[in-house]
Amino acid sequence: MLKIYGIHRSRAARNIWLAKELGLPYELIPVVQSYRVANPNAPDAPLHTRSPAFLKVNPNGHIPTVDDDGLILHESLAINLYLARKHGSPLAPANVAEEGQMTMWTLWAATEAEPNALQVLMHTVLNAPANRDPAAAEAATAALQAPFAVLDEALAATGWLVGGRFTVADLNVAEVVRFATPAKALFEAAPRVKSWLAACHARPAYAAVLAATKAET
Ligand SMILES: N[C@@H](CCC(=O)N[C@@H](CS)C(=O)NCC(=O)O)C(=O)O
Repeated sequence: MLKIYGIHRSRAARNIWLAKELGLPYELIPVVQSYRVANPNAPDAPLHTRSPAFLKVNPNGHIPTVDDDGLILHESLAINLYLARKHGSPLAPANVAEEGQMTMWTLWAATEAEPNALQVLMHTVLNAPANRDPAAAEAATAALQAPFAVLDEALAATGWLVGGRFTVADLNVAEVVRFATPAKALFEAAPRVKSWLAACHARPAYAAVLAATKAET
């Protein structure tokens, strides 16, 4: 069975969402971010991203990692492309052209959007209030205006990124764009992005991930 190392409150949520979309059984092996652990070196510390046992699985010291019958993969977005390609379904590419487009949008998310989207999240919600820098959040928001305009335009034709249907490309990009949701003005300026993200989040598989995230201690 597919093993997913991580917790819902991490990028592992992307893989859990996809597994649920595909109806894939999986085992979630809880590994928390080391910064969430009060005393990471304590003998009774939970498995975390700097635990020697986990570093043997992912020497990068990051979650998620998956173990798919012995195939170890890191990088949340790449894992999703792999799982979609392996298991098929309308979420997967129907041909090599779609595969190219799905890869393009996934790398777009990772390079054009994620660094600034994460800055928005960190400096509005994620960091403790004392560690939030409003100027950093503002600069990241400004830097996201152009990529959001690109995404908005790409959604004009069908409301989805590839093939006129919800695919792994939408899921991967939505998981990155979600980080920027505290910057409401970005979404007001890109109404197609706003309604597309709402449509992605209306999917039952996403609702199940969200419920599990809220239940996670
Ligand atoms: N590019 C990687 C980033 C992984 C990553 O940074 N994960 C965070 C959690 S979302 C993490 O493990 N942080 C804990 C740490 O750095 O110790 C991916 O998408 O999988």
